[in-house]
Amino acid sequence: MTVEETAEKIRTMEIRGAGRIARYAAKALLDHSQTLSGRDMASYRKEMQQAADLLVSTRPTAVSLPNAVNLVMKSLMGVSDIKTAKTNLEERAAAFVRRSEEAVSKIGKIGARNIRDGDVVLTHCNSEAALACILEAHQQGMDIEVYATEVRPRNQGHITARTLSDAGIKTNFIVDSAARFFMKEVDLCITGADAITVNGSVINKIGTSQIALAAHEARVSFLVAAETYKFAPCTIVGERILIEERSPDEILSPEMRKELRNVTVRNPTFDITPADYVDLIITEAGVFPPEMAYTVIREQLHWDSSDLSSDYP
Ligand code: RUB
Repeated sequence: MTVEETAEKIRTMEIRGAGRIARYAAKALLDHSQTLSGRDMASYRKEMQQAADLLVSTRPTAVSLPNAVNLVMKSLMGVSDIKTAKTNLEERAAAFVRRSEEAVSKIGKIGARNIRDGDVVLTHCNSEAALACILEAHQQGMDIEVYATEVRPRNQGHITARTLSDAGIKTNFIVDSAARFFMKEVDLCITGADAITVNGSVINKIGTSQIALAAHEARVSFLVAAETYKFAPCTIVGERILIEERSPDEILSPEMRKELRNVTVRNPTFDITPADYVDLIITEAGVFPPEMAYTVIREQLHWDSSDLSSDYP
């Protein structure tokens, strides 16, 4: 798959979910590097940067995407010989993909320790990391039941329901607006994350913050499963995470919208759950309260205040 094809698939959400987006972007850079002839360092660097920019421009919210791209591109820093540059970049990209896959499985193992036999778990959207915890608990023989939301407008809940059903887990499929109605039957909520800011706020699929609020009200634990590269070093220097707003066509047909002359359809794709409503963040490096986001960014992403650099942006 070319960089352009990967970028298009991310834009149209054929490739979706923050972890997968990051891995596909790193893999696209690796493949692109291999297609370049490798004679002139300046043009190699320029072509790789164009590919990196294209990938990063596809979706604005999942911080895993710029984190992965920047981690790979940083391998070119201070390198002037093209052979070394190509080797470094390709090795780094492959290592990122490998580490990312390992991280999801570690999160599953750590997350399963937060689930008890007999628990009823609610999850929202389709998160590899959140599902890893649930699937691991089930594989360990725990008797668990899941509430999975539909996730309008793109129905990512269908993927989640299928995965859970295929694994043999008793699953209740509910519309997004039924989350509070069923909260009294739920023992804990687990979702993924697209980005985690320095103040511990969690950006995830639209509707996540309503579920966290309902969980808070019902004294139900709200856990977030996320690889450390979902934390956003850019928020330390005051940058905000942009919330993607997608086409209104995802919600109402163009014909219907034409009829509703005075109606504007709004389609934010993600929302922000404040740290106050998050009990724990499960990462591959262990479990952290959201208040420790700064420490995670420093220690896991090697953000350094003295030169404002890190492994990531
Ligand atoms: C996906 C979504 C997921 C996170 C985490 O949104 O919000 O909860 O990306 O997923 P979209 P993962 O479908 O719009 O990409 O744990 O798989 O990285």
